[in-house]
Amino acid sequence: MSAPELDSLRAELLAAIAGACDLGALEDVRVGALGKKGRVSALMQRLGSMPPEERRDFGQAVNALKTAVAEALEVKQQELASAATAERLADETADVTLPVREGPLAEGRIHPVSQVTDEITEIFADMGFSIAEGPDIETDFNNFTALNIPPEHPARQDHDTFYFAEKPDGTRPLLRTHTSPVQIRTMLKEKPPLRIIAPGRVYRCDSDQTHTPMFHQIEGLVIDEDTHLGHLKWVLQEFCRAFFEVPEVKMRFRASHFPFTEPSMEVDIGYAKVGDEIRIGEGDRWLEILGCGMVHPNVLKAVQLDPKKYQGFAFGLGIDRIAMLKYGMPDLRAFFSGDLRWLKHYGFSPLAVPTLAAGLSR
Ligand code: 2U9
Repeated sequence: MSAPELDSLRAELLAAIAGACDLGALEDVRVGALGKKGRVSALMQRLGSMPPEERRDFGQAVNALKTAVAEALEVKQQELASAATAERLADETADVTLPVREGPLAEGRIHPVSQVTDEITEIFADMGFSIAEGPDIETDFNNFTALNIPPEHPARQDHDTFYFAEKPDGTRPLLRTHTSPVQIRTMLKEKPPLRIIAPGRVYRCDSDQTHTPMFHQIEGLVIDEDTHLGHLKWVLQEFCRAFFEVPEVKMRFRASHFPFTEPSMEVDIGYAKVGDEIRIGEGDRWLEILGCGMVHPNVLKAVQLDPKKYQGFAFGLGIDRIAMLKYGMPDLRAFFSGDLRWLKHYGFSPLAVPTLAAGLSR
């Protein structure tokens, strides 16, 4: 093939590239030029049978042609791809203000555990807390040692831990028994002031009428230079009023013991029982709903925070239990049975997102 013929092939291919109207047409041009049986590839194959003096000049010319075609293909490919994206974005707009059509979306229900998690996170987000998450599989250090529960501590037995096989380095991963390792991870990563809540699944090898091997917790943590018990009481009081959607909740802080807090307290709220119904904020009965305390100095030391400079409070509550209480669901096992009739009865509309302004459970 002569030089003018190469020039005209180049012009023909570049025109075909420029004229390709979509990615499919461009691919056809690429295969026709650079594919195994393409016209440029055929020229490359001819090189082998040429006398050496012709081969050098011809080889250079074909290589230049190949590079020019490949570059033009690349530019056009990007141009067509962004045009296709722009077209899809313009086409696929959704009007989220339209009512939901009849069908699976309108039929679906939000599980009470998700609803209550959303309600609780909404309340704490409104108080300036951020949501922190971490993995279900944890290290012994994050789940126990950093929380002032060293090896041989009796609290380890209470947690009925699911362990994995020992790793070559001698450590044993485990399924977290509480969401506290999320706070440990946050404190190792970020500097105070910290205000976080950690919702999530936790696991304990325990199963009977009131315990399932997996359940849900929300824990909170505040660390700053002058955090004290007054802050803890105010936050939990505001939380209870908002969560139970009543103007006032009677609260009782009872001395308790947890390895990770000192002092530690269990919190009861006042309620009345009218028939089968539990009314929070009335009456003279007490019901335990959460645990809390000031973060133990050993926990702060474990994450390299100076307990003389920083203090904090923490609390924890079981989501499943508090959901049963708020929505009058008597059987914990139904939470995990996947029974659609139960979910239809106790579930929530996917469109009624809990907000403090519009009402948590409406
Ligand atoms: C850090 C420091 C302290 C979290 C806390 C409780 C008290 C508590 C239970 C309630 C019911 C667990 O779901 S439950 O069984 N939790 O009573 N939890 S203080 O304390 C922390 C957490 C993290 C770094």
